[in-house]
Amino acid sequence: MSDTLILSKRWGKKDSHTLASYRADGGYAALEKALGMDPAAIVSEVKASNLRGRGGAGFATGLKWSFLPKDIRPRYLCINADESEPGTFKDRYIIAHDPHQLIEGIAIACFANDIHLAYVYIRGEFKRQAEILHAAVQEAYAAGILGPKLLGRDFALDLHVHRGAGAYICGEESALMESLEGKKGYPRLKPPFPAVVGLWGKPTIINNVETLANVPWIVQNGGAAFAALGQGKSGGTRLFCVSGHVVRPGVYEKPVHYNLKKLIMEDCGGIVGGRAVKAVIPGGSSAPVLAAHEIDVSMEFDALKAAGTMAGSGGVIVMDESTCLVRALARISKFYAEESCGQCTPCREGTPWMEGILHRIEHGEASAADVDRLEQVANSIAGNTICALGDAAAMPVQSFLKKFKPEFLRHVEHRGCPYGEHAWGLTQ
Ligand code: L3W
Ligand code: SF4
Repeated sequence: MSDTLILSKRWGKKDSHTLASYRADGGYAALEKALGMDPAAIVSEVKASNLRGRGGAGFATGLKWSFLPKDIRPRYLCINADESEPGTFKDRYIIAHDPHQLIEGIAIACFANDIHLAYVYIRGEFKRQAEILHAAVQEAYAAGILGPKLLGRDFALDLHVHRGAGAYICGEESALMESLEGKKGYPRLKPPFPAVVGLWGKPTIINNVETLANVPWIVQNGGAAFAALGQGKSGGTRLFCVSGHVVRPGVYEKPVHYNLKKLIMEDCGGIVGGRAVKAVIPGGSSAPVLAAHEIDVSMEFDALKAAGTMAGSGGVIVMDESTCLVRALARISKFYAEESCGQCTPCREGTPWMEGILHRIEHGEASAADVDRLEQVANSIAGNTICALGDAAAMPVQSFLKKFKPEFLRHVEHRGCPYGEHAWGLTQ
């Protein structure tokens, strides 16, 4: 398997975030090359690359670009930097360590799709990253990369950095656009998809930070080379964020189809204290959980789908044998209940209901009927809401119960946690 690094190769270098450092490493040569190409040929290369969205859904990037209606202007590009999915912490690294790689990807995407105005919507809590990105954008304007003449060519491009205000739901693409328009971050019904009716009613492409940061490499090396790094319908490498009970948590760049068990047991040094794995969430907290015997699996999008879960945003959360899964799920459910925007009934009412039942199970105040009720509530939310947050809240509950129900029933019988108060966390 290839050791090629596309996204993280410059991290850790002195001043890697500056334009001088980026240019010294060949930065903006891909934009130069792209400006000499037919825009349609750039879209074709991205299609051939099998680049799939790194925000969670894994949608084919080139295909998404090709949905833009031919005859409607203006068009916009929104870059989703509202990284908030529990267990996901990669986009902030790209922005902090290599913001010009992202800006170059944005500029190429805009040129390829005839877009002259782009917005980076960055999570409000990312103060330092927003400052670094803002400074990099200023440098790009000063150097004539952005502005009325993209690298001196007859193509204007403006790029704004917009800071969010701390709502997870604003990472959902339609809520992000509502927020950018100055409104409350309520998700819109889809279809129409943003590529057709987006920001201010105009066609809009919304791509994740990591997705766009791959684009310069694709232009320089060709779509086929990127596709060859991956497997099946998924090209390239991706950033896996590993957290939980591993010896070396962190962000690891690996081919998209890297083996999950190998990542945990070899790259991350295995489990702290030599304990055993109990469960792993492979793609951010909304992805269905895997039991220990299921982790010897490729992390490619379709492979994880076939395994009953999802590659999602690349957030690998590792729980060892000392973990109380009721407590872990209760924490996850509390997050979604807090972040529900309240617009639709199953999510607004169901998420706090699940949180409450889990609290009662954890503290020995529930009956076996409550465990069944928890499952019923999750089933009533899934597939019945305006946006993916409802599913994101239901899927962990459904999967934890499917795979670990006896542990929930033990809490009922034991009138509380059989593992004790300190079960969640590192108990060396
Ligand atoms: C035009 C069509 N466009 C689909 C576009 C659509 C979107 C993309 C994917 O949720 C997931 C979610 C979370 N014409 C189209 C079309 N599109 N059909 O393709 O769409 P969709 O609806 O499958 O997904 P989504 O609503 O964008 C994203 C999961 O990500 N998630 C959360 C991630 C959170 C972060 C973060 O904090 N940074 O990434 C984690 O796994 O559950 O399943 O652009 O417009 N016919
Ligand atoms: Fe809001 Fe939840 Fe409905 Fe999404 S599913 S629109 S977050 S209430």
